[in-house]
Amino acid sequence: MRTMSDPSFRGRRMALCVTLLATGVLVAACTPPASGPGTPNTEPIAAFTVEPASGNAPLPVVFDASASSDPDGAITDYYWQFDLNGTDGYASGTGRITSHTYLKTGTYTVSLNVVDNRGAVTTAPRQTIEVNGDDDNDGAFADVDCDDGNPAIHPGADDAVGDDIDQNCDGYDGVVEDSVFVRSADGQDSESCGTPTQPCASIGHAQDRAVDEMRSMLLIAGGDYAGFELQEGLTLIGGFGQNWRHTVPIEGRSDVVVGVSPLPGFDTPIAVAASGITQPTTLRDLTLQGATAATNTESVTMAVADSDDDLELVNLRIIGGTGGAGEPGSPGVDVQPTRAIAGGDGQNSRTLGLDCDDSTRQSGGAGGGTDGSGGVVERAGGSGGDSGTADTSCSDYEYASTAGRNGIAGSPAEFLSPPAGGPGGSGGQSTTFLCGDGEPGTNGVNGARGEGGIGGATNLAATAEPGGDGGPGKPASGGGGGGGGSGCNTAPDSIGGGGGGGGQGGLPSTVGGSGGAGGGRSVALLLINSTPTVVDVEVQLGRGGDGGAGGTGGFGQIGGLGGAGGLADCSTPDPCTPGNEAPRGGKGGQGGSGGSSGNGGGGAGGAAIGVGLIGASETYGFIEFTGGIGGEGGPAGSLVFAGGTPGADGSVLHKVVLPD
Ligand SMILES: [Ca+2]
Ligand SMILES: [Ca+2]
Ligand SMILES: [Ca+2]
Ligand SMILES: [Ca+2]
Repeated sequence: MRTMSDPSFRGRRMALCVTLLATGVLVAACTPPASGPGTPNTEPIAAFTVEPASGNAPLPVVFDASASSDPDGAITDYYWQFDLNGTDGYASGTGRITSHTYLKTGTYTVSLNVVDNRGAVTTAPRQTIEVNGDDDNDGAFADVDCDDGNPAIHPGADDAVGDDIDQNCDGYDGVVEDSVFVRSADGQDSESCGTPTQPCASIGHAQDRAVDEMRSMLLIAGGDYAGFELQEGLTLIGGFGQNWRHTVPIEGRSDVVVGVSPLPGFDTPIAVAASGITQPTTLRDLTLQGATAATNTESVTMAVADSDDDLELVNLRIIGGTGGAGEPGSPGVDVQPTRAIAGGDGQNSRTLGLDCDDSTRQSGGAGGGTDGSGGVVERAGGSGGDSGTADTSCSDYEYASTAGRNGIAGSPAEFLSPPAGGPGGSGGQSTTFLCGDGEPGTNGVNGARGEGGIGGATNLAATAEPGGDGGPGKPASGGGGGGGGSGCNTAPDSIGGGGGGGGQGGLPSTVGGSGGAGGGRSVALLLINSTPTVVDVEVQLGRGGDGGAGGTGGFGQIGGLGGAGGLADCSTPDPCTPGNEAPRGGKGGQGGSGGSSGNGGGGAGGAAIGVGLIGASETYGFIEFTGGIGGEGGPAGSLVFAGGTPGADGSVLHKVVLPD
């Protein structure tokens, strides 16, 4: 059916008006004609109001089309159409005033068609209605509910960290108001740090900030951090990317590695120390990296004291460091001066005329180290024997000379026990026409070497057992004196040379090499009267410190040289022709050398320990253990001297009770 709003009809009416205006006919002729059959119809005017145009759901809205009108008739019908965003299709209404209640979030449009009494239809411009709903019925409207399709997500909701979901709609996984943010890459420790955009740099300072601000969480972005002492009541969570995301998409590094640092009350640097924790406190998603400890010191990566199972260790990797090496033993003390006292030289032989002389003898040399009184002195060399006389007796004419005297034995090193001193040399023998040189004295006996130290045994102490010290060496004996040369009753007569004195025996080294110190143990997690809860903790055992080498024993004193036997006196040329010298004294024996002191034993290697328990300690939960190398036992001092034994190698133990 054609209506008056038909475009072809409208076009004809407009053409008529233009023609009338052009020919000067009254303008009134162009005003819409009165309604009625056969007269042109003017379209109705469509307009409406919306009240309210926005608001929270459920939102009843009144639509009022009273502003609509029909210039040449009356509006007979109102057709409302409510676009419901496709979710619930469309709704419609009729009447000049109608209403619709919106239940869900959205931007809705409404349209109105009005129809006049002659069937012309006009469509009003669409209007929109903004509805702020609570589609998930969690009490938070869409403008504040960051997920209005999930009733577990809304402002004020519990927001556990680590699921990467921002349940409380503050923009981050976790509760920003209850958190201190830490990022080593660009954070700065200040009095106001700790927000996502101004994170703190260090965990230690961030903990102070949390306490100051009454916050309970530390959210830690990937990076390297210094060691710290854990504060009670906090939850520390690592594993965040630089963008504070805990799972994809993570930006940059997300692993948090805490190295060791010097902490008050500990002998060795520690990554994390926890003491007296009896309120819920959690360490999560961190790697604790041990280091090599100083000499003679144990390595501890994490230490917990006097804490109960309220301390939770979750998804940690605790890496043991290397125990400090045991210090090597000091060397034994060498004896100075380097040589003991030499024996005196025997007097040279003398050539006489043809006169009889049955009393003159050439003196043997004094033994080294004698006190001059003739008494026995330890280690002293024996004196050399005097020579024989040229004649046996001048009361009657004798064509004989006497034998040289024997040298005296050197003094034994220790009076009541061997070794004895070197025997003296025999004096030169004499017969009627033959004369003889004195025999040399025998060398003294060297002092015995000191005993070597015993290597340390492995144990679980902070530092393993040290090696034993080397024992002192024993003194040496003196050398024997040389025998005196015989007299010679030849033509001309002569008196033999005196024997040389024996050299003094050497002093022993009394200070042996000291034992090497034991290596320090490596403990990844040290628990002292503590029972923490562990969840998904991996403990990588480190390496025990190597034991120190034993010190090398000291050298004893070298024995004194024996004195020279008396030589032929060649002041008168005749008897000194080759093969016709006067008899010589024997050379004194050399003193023995003092005993060297013993080598120190090697220190034992330190143990590698995963979890060390001291006092009433235990862990609740499962720990995975990997790795571990015991420290090597130190060698005994020196290969020059035998003696001393190496230390034992350290052991490897996953979980063990340690000595206090
Ligand atoms: Ca909601
Ligand atoms: Ca929600
Ligand atoms: Ca969350
Ligand atoms: Ca949040």
